Amino acid sequence: MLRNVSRINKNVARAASNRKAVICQPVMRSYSSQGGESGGGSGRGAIFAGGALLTGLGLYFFNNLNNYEGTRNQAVAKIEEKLPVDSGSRDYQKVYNAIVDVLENENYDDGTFAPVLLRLAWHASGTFSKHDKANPGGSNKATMRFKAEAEDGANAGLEVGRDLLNNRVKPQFPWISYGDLWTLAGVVGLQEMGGPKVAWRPGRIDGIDEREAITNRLPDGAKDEKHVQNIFDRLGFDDGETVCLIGAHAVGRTHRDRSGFEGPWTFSPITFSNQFYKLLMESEWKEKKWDGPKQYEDQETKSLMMLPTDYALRTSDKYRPYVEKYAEDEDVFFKDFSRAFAKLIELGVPLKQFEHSPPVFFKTSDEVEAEKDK
Ligand code: ZEM
Repeated sequence: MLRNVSRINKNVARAASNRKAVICQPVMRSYSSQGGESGGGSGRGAIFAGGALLTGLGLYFFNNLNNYEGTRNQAVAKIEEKLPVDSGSRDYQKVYNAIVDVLENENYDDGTFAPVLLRLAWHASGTFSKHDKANPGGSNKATMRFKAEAEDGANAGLEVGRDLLNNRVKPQFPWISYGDLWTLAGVVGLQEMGGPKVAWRPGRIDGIDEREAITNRLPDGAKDEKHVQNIFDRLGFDDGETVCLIGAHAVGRTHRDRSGFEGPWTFSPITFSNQFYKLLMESEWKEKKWDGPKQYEDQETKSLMMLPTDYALRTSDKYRPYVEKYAEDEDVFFKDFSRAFAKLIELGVPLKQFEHSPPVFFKTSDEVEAEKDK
């Protein structure tokens, strides 16, 4: 894993010089590149109609959805029964390895798609609402394939991750569901950047109903502590888990043409670490003076950033103790992150879908290589 990170790191300098050019290109591509699975163009209309139906028909509609869900699961179970019982046919480590094979690209950001894949897994899961029994969201149905959700402003840029997986990995493993593929890819991103191992289980099914697309449930980085609290409470996370998960901002960067924000949080944006917390507590942060949305800038180098929601963790009396705890002890951060992330990527998946799926712990690419050398 370390060797891989250092291999990725070698690409960083080169990638950095290319980055400007890449950033200037429009990254928002047409969603039609998702190979047909985003369905017809009626997403928005369908969603609107769905919303109207919801209001108008109330309980009747919810019951219908539930029945529909039952039928779907039975249908899926039937398909499952017909799959060849070939032991090699569902080797998820092979999927992991295939994602590793397409992970690096020196012309993209810091040389790897790992951060954007981690974010894809988070946004695929972060639509969950513990209050919405009829359409709970979460990673189960991979509803970001549907137009309305793909075009949710919060998901801008994630087509990069979806296109990579859907076009280059899915064809090799047609049997894997999109929800399983995207969450597994998040684990790849995390582990290949040197993060903790995560227990991952297969079992998500592909939704087929555009009305299940979910929008406006993901957090807005421009907002405050209360907003963070509301969102993570809706997801079912406590204060410690909330701070822990946001520590993923150790990796990756914000992009002007995606979220409006600009820059990375740490000096090593493709190495998973507790640097987010250390920098948040130890650097002096001031509002950046620019023509963009409000964000904080470190006063020493003026090259790092914090979102208003990130900075709120430092000023908040209830979140700050966790920031301090993770800044002090990276091992504890890794352990807690592993558990919280495993929980995150299973949000919205009925437990019965995991019934026959013991957790898988994936070997990192370095471990796979080391085994070959033996
Ligand atoms: Zn993020 N995140 N996130 N996040 N995130 C961005 C990028 C990344 C918030 C947020 O507004 C933003 C979590 C929580 C929260 C990652 C992982 C996780 C960006 C930049 C924004 C604006 C997007 C861009 O411009 O490309 C907010 C408000 C959050 C909670 C309050 C959690 C939880 C995460 C994982 C567990 C990652 C890896 C990135 C970097 C993506 C990339 O392309 O480099």
